[in-house]
Amino acid sequence: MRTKFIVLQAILCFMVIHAAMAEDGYRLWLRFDAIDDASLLEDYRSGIEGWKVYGTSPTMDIVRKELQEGLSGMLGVDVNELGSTLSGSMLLAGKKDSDPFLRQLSTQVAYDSLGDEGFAISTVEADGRLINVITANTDIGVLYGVYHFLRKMQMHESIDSLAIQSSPRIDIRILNHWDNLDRTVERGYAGFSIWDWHRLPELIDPRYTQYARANASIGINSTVLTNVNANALVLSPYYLEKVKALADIFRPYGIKVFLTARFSAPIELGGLETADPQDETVINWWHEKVDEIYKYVPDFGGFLVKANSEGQPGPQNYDRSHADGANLLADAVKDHGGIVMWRAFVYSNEEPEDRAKQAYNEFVPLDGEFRDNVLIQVKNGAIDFQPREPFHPLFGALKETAPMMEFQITQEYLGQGTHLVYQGPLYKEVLDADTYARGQGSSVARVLDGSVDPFETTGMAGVSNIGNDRNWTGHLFGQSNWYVFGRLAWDHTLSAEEIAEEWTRCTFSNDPEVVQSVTGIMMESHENLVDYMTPLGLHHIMGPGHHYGPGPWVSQMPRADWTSVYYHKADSEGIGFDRTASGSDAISQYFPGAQPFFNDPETIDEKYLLWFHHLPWDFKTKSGRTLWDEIVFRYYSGVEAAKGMHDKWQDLEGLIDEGRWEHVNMMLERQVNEAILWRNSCVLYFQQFSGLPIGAEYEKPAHSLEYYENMRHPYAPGIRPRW
Ligand code: GCW
Repeated sequence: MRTKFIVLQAILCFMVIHAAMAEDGYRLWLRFDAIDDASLLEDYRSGIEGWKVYGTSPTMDIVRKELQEGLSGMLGVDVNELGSTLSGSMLLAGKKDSDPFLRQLSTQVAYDSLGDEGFAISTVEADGRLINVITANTDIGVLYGVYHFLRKMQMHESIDSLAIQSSPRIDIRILNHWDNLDRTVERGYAGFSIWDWHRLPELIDPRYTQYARANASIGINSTVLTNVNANALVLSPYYLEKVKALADIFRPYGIKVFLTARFSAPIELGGLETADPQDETVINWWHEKVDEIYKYVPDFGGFLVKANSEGQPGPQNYDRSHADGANLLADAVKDHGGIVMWRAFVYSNEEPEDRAKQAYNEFVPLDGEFRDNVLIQVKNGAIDFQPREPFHPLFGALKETAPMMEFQITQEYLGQGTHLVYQGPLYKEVLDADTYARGQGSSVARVLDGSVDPFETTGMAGVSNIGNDRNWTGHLFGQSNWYVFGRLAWDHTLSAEEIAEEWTRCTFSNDPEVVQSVTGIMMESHENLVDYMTPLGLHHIMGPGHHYGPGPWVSQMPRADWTSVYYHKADSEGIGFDRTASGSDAISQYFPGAQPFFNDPETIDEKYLLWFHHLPWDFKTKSGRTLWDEIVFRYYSGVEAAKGMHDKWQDLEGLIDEGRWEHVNMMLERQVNEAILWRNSCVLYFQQFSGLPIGAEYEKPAHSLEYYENMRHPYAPGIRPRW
């Protein structure tokens, strides 16, 4: 009896430990598990017999902790910091000049070119032993270098002859949280906000540290904590205490905190009668408010502002310009070293103009009027984070004011929390696009990093997909989008594929089959989604309000440019938005060098076809199919490809831990169903206009158009709150 009990206890104990260790995605890409390749392990163990970090500071404490845990974890033995006597092969980390020996080993490092955040990693031989040296001008540079080094080991790469120098190409690499103070997240699909505002500042969730750590590991150095649809309350002392608590945790990880500023805060918080940017009392109010914020957070980054857009207050309420509004805040933060990120996502209520043209029309005339600590935050495309958009014509058009990129990591229009879509290819498509601003070679990326026109400060923002779900991002593969955003903000010359591979190796496994298959799925995922949602340049045809699911039939909304029919313009003649000179002429906002790529429907890259052209149903596409047949073909092949992704994932069963494999497997099943829903809804809807058949080779839609039109998803997550 007693033995039985002990056995049972042992089994239970094993189960508990096993459950605790089961993979659930919480550890993100920072899993430093023991290396399972015996000969590599041997190499690593003999290559790093010990390590030493020079210097003390909160950041250097993190450096130590990461090396202790990372190396011990991967090498499967305790690898401790060496004392004053150095021996054997080892890893040394420290800032320039932190130690004479480190200095002697790093004479070849071009410290000047590393800047404030860059790092160098070099393998040197001294006294017949191998020493890896991680060095930088700053503590945070050293930490970035350490994460880079650990990643190399996670990816099973050699550490025998490293000669790396790396520094970020963009200054401000920032997450934008659309998190509300009530903990809901606008367009969030991973639960509630990770900021537990109510219980801050006392309750410090360990996630805050993990969040900072994850960001630092991919080079993200800033965060906006609150929604651009802003609540002035976050600027009140009650909340500033809480903001301070977060900023204190993030600081040693090199992360600066920013807030969204509601333009009417002087009225709502300050009791003033106006928020007019030229009013003395308003100017004083902001200066005092900013001084107060800096008392809580001495390295406060500044403000992100959505003004005069979608109901948000702004300077235009007082007949002032966006520049007047931005400069008001820029002046207030200037002496503290702060910046203002002013969003270009504006489109007017009254304006009958093509929505795609409005931001350009609004901002180009103001170029040069903004203070030099203002950046204009521009979405990647001119409408709104659609599955595919051509690059925003504002890139390159602002010559004297720095534009910064706004990508949307959260998948508002990309299948939300249920679709596996790796956004690396989307980001790269935009970054690599040539604006022709100063002739050929003026890519969006080069505009952003100040190579085309020099800017004081450069930036790239990603709207966060993080929530309080155990796995952070709802869909496990959402993590890859957080990851690729950070990596590209650091270095936009990396390829989407190499980043997908890095992420896969660190997140899942180095098994070649897993690496190849997962990377393959990731690389095709975006194009597949475009095919089953919005092929050939279609856009903005999603369900109203929550933006979940298909809604090409949406025609009744408070504004025409919130409907779908405004964008696809399907009629018995054809389909597509004419943005050529015969239509809205949005093409003219692009530089002359870029225009020919869009102007001619015969030569245009067909991914943008219906974005720029309204074409007859029998227009001949490059495949030889008519436009109608091509649309049908794309919708059906998109679904087939989604099924293919699911099949490929199923082949990985047993090669990926059960918990994560099963999660993704179920999600992919859901994705296939939703892809079918999109396909059936769209082909049936557009067929009403084309009057043409869906080829006999295709499976017939299971239901009538009416059925799809009447589907409701009342509690789809992430819906925009009503104020
Ligand atoms: O895409 C739209 C979203 C809104 C969002 C807005 C914006 C934060 O549907 O939810 O509001 O863009 O970017 O300001």
